Amino acid sequence: MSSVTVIGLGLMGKALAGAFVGAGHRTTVWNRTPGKNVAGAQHAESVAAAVGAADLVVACLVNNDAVHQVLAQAGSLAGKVLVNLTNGTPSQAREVAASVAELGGRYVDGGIMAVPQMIAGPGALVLYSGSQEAFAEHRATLETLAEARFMGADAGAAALYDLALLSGMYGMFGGIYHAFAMVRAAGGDVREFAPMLTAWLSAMMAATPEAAEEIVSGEYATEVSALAMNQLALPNFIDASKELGLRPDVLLPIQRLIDRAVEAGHGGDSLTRLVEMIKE
Ligand code: FVH
Repeated sequence: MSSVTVIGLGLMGKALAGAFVGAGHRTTVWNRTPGKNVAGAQHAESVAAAVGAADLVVACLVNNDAVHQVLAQAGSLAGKVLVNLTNGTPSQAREVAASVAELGGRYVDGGIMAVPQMIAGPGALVLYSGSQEAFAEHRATLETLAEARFMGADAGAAALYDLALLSGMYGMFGGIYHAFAMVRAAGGDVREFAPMLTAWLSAMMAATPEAAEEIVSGEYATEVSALAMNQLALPNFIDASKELGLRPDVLLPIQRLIDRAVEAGHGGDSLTRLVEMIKE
């Protein structure tokens, strides 16, 4: 079993530290505000002491400003690997990588595709990028947390894919919440509606690989569902929502993208053409 330090005992940090302890790793923890504990872990009095306790240091803080503040208290990182599982942008990840290199350490950025309750359980995935050598050295320990997938030597790669996947999630949840709001506002039973919505979204999800093919080929012509038809249908969703006393905020950005695509002469193309309209 190996030694690992976890910096940050928020909801996710606690889950990470608990998983390391559960797998039998010697685990040291540090949190800015005292009083947060993880059974079975050693509590360090300072960031420097926490970093000194293990060659593998996992940080999971509220944002990367907090990570820089912690690094300022860390001292030398010679011989250390910082695995930063804090949510941030690709540019921020590269900035943290540069700070870690200045302190003499190696850097691996990470994006957690899981909620705390999923850590060390089925379905949890963590994306990593940065030093492949450091990742390979500590892969077995990191796999305690979740499936570990290395996305490339660019420190920003994990953050990019993390944010892309989460963008898909937020878009999906926006649609789900709007659908629930419509059914509830009309007096429907959202519990009965939930499996219908799940089945419908699952069926639509099957089109994702085909959409990727369209994007790669740049061929958006369709015999399934043309943008011009969707443009005529969208006002129905928006009007029906307003009639139910609902804000159509979730639908309006899609309507704007479709309008722009049709105005640009792409009315015969599939919805996937909207990827091109998202470009600045
Ligand atoms: N929770 C989740 O579902 C998601 C799943 C995917 C990944 N995210 C990201 O993970 C990061 C941490 O999230 P969290 O849920 O643990 O967040 P909190 O419970 O709010 O804990 C935040 C910790 O950050 C510490 N902290 C804040 N500011 C500072 C600072 N200036 N210096 C040092 N530490 C700082 C905070 O400490 P304290 O308030 O207890 O003193 C907590 O330990 C996050 O990037 C998610 O996007 C989670």
